[in-house]
Amino acid sequence: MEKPGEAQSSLDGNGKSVRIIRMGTRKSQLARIQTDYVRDKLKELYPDVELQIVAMSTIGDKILDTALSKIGEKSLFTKELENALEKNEVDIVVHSLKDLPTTLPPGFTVGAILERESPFDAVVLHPKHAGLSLEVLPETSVIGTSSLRRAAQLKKRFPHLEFDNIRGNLNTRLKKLDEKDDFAAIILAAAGLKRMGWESRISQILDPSDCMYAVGQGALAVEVRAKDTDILNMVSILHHHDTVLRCVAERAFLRQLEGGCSVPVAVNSEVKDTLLYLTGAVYSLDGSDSLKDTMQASIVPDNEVVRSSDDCAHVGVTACNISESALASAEKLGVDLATLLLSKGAKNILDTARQLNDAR
Ligand code: DPM
Repeated sequence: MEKPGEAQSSLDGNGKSVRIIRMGTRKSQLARIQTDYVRDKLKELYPDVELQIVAMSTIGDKILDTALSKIGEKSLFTKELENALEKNEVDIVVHSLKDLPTTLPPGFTVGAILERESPFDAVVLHPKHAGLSLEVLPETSVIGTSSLRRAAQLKKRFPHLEFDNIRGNLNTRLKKLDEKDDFAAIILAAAGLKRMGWESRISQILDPSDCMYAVGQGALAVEVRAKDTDILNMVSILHHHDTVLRCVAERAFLRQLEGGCSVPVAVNSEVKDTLLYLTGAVYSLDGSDSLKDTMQASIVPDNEVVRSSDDCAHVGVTACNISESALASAEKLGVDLATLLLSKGAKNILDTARQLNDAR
């Protein structure tokens, strides 16, 4: 087997050498759609490269009946794919950025973050409630979500509703909603619904004043071997400047809070001209206790020196083609906002939420 970083190639029909790049993906329909999307972009940019797709199922796909927040393993959906990357069986793995831990295992990096889809959450109603909204659903209607973040914010905002776990991939969840009478509505990321072609099922997009989104939500990430300079350079042109800076700030915020996918943490970010704004919040499980603040930072590029991929990673993201001063400023913004919330008691809120969730 060839060594990491060594290009794999074969001969085409005319005896010409063709570079082959293998892309690992989970078997779920959304994962396939996301991987195909990145493949098509790469194909357009590098028409001579042969891109092969290798599908595998992960622990997260197999344990479908346990709430995500209870399984605890942060790298649930990513471990097997990283093993395949490490063993050189694949060269690229496409993920939803929000499923990638803020600290990646050594040897891996995010080599590209693509332009963000809508980062907001969406309400999908049971067909019998067509035309309604969360606000006007009947008293004690049950809303399906296993996101502590969504449940905490929405419980506080819509006290007449009840919340229960729903698991499974998007197809399974929509089926559970439509074919049973357990849920009046479910909450899903608008980005996933759009990518699946189910935009028409969205009856309401949740504004940040109702429900702020998860760190990295709506953005696709391309994970590669950190030492594979060839592939890193190749995928780096997929980086979307503003999305990278927003996501670096969001990930730095989450990392500084020591939060994973199993704590109620939410964000909202925006780039306006040369300023990056980050709002971050932590919640108790029922949303009755919370801390929220907004900070901003300048992302004007400085006089830059050319960097190598060894020294330009920020919260697991390698983006040597984006201004180092802007990246450092985005990362500091996330750290500073988390430090501010921690000084106001965020650790206590999160520790209590974690303990109560573990005890459930
Ligand atoms: C993470 C969470 C969820 C996913 C937790 C959260 C939702 C779990 C649930 C970290 N990953 O958001 O607070 O609702 O039970 C996931 C989805 C997408 C990526 C599906 C979704 C698609 C959107 C995207 C699961 N991961 O959130 O509806 O690319 O951001």
